[in-house]
Amino acid sequence: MIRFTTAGESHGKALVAVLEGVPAGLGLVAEDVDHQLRRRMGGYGRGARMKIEADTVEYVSGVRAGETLGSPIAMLIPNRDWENWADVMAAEPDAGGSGRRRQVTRPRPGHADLVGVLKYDRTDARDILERASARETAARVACGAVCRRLLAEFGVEIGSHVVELGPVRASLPDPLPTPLNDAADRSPVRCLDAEATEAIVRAIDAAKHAGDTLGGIVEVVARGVVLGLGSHVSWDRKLDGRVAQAMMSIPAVKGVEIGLGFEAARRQGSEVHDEIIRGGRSGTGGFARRTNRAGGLEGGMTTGEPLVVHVAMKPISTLMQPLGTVELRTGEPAQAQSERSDVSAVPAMGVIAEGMLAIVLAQAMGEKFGGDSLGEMRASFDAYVERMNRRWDGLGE
Ligand code: EPS
Repeated sequence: MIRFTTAGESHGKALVAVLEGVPAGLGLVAEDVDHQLRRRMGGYGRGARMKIEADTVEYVSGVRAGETLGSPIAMLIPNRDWENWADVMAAEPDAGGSGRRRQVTRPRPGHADLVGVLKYDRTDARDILERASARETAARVACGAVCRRLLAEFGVEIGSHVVELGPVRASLPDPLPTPLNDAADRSPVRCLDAEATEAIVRAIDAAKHAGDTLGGIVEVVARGVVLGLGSHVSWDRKLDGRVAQAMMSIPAVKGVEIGLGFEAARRQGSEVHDEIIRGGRSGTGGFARRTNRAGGLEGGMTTGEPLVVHVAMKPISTLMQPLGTVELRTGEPAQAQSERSDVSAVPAMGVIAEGMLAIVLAQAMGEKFGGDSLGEMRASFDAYVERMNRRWDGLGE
């Protein structure tokens, strides 16, 4: 079973990820992960922190001579900013002799600060925000990058692009370019519409000037996914539910749609469901769809059509023009803490969402095709695809 966990505070020594269940014999080098880490750090609208960091992975275990061993893959991503925070974040009691520095006692509306200090019985919201920070997503992207390598062995390509940011709505090319990320990554805001890209950059500049932040929506697409991942038989095996949970767990994400999503609720059935035709690529049993409004999932199972997910992110909650709050020490009204922050991290969120989708799909591949080694997984996969391709044999076709 593929599973992962992460550890690490935003200004701590490092982020740590442990990814388990990846079969042995998968070719894996640091650049596979580093490439995705660099993509996550980009995007117009990021703050000063991304100029300090240059995220790279160190494999601590699970990889030898450029191949996975089938053992847990432990990955370390050091925080360069740590040296500026070593005393503040030290594990030892009062390392600097100056007590707790850089305390946060004016909780930011929208952040985990207030509920966290109350729930965990803390007086300094730094004890909460250090872990609630989206910095943690670098570790997820690392796990996602390994899963993406596994999926690539089976012909899956995952990409994303920004479809809305702040007040700007991009127009979508049809069909989407292949590979999607080669085109999306050329835009400073990972948007396929050149005019919208310019408008988004202007909107980010205006928000920055106003001390405000912007949210947005990305479309994540996985192409080449085999038919039949997930299952209709039990609630927790439905892949649409698992995709939604993975996306909603990304910091600041407030909504997820698959295929038409909410729009499906506004249309008649005849304008929602995808008619079935003969055809399709290898492994789809000789069937295809005229349209893909379902976004590649029916009955909690992949249909073989592209998986299409929309993910909505709220604006970041650290505002340079802060909102009203209450000072934790005195109970007096105050302005929320404003430290350096990003104006928008929507382009980066797309990269994180790709990683989360890769993890969910790799998990589902592992469940369906299993195997301790890549060869074993491939044999099972090939047998399944072959059975699909023989579906019409003997029926006069
Ligand atoms: C974040 C605040 C900022 C962001 C950070 C998320 O960090 P800092 O307080 O160090 O300036 O840059 O994002 C990252 C560090 C990252 O790697 O994405 C927050 O409070 O959530």
